[in-house]
Amino acid sequence: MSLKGLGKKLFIGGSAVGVLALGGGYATYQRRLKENRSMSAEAFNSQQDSSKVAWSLAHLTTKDSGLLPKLYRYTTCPWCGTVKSFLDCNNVNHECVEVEPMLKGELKESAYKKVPQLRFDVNGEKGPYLVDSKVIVDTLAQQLGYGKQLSDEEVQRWREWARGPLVRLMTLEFNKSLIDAWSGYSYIDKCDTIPTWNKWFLKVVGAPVMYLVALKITRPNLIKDGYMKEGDVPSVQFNAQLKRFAEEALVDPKTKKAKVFHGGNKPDLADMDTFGVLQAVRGHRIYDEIIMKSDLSSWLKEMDKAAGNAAYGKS
Ligand SMILES: N[C@@H](CCC(=O)N[C@@H](CS)C(=O)NCC(=O)O)C(=O)O
Repeated sequence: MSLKGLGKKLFIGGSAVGVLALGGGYATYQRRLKENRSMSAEAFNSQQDSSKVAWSLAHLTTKDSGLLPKLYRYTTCPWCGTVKSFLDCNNVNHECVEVEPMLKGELKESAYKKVPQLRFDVNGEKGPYLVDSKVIVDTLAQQLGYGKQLSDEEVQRWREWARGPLVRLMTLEFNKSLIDAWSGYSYIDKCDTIPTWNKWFLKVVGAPVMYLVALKITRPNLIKDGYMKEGDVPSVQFNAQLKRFAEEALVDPKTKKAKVFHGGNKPDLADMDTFGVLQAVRGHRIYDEIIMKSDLSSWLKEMDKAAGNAAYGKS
């Protein structure tokens, strides 16, 4: 066969593989959307055994109850981060289960298909569950004496900010190019439970999907909601939001003095949610930039201490 003929065959073969990968990626994405919508968090939570949920909540911090809630999460999911941050800051003993994001085999026993999920195994049985990060944090917070903060408008305003514009701008910045989206999956290299073929599949199919979702869905929505304008660079808007948190949430409005936490000398729910959201990018370029360029490095250091984490860079 001539060189030209071989080149043509390789080109046709390569294009066919590309089209198959794109088609496979699209089909997987559509199946997932359908599965994710098939059960709402509200419906799923209401199906749980309420007496077992109440028992679990009452024993959250009781050392000898044998309760060890399992947090099903993706390391890079900001909502999972808010639950982890709350559990850590409140010394709630728990175990993290890393969900493999493509096939989600770890969630096979659950009819709800998103993360985070908190599963309390009571009497050796699997369940009950609490799902949806806001529901989980608010339910646990109510139990652990945060009732006043749950009705404090200022605390709730920052929590909504963390779970809204902060998450969305961070996601856009995290997936702003194909290379960034690819490196967003680097955490899975450390997951021993995920086979190598699956890791490659995740990066080859998952990274382009994350990049396209950020570009075609997250970005236009941020523009529509007034958090960015056409032509804006996501990092500029993201940094502006972090500056807002440093200047408004971490400064006493009366004395104008800097506070250790939004909550004063102890983190409150606004601190925990904001810290939790940012943990989704811990170890990545964005987190290093926050530490180097924003005014949040000492707050992050104090939050690490409050959450019982090793100092950043030393873990
Ligand atoms: N409102 C939910 C949102 C949870 C959510 O959308 N989680 C994403 C991961 S960041 C998810 O599980 N998406 C479905 C999927 O990965 O298939 C919450 O706060 O828990």
